[in-house]
Amino acid sequence: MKFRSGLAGVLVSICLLMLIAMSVSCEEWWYAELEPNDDFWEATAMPSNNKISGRISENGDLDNFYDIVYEGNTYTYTIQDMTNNLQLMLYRKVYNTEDSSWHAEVVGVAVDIESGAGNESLVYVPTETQEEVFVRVEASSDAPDAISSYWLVKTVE
Ligand SMILES: [Ca+2]
Ligand SMILES: [Ca+2]
Repeated sequence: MKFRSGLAGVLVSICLLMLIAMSVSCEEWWYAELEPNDDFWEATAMPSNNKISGRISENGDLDNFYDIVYEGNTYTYTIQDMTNNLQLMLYRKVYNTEDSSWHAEVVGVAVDIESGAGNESLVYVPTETQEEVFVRVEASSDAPDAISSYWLVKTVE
């Protein structure tokens, strides 16, 4: 009997620890990029909680994200680069009938002209009821071998 109550106590303790761990991890929950995501057909979806973490992990790493946007809203995509200059590009996927393939049509590029970490933003206002847009993060052209973690933040107004 003593063994059983002791075991029950241990089980209750384990359950309590798991609950505490779950509540802590819920508060610190965030989404992360999913590699490979170097082109639009393997882009990571932007999360509904509007924040995702990523890392330009090597020279030539391109991180693509896609988002579904709706007319009547204004979307702002901001990159918060941590240690090095990163570049943010917003584009749409368009079909080219001449070569029967999809291409990226650049809508805007944001580059931090100051060296070092900082924030860059791009704003998009959809003109169609529903559109698919893409955001690409890469090292800035003035420091192509830069490595940096970043946050990509979306705001909707
Ligand atoms: Ca990456
Ligand atoms: Ca990548």
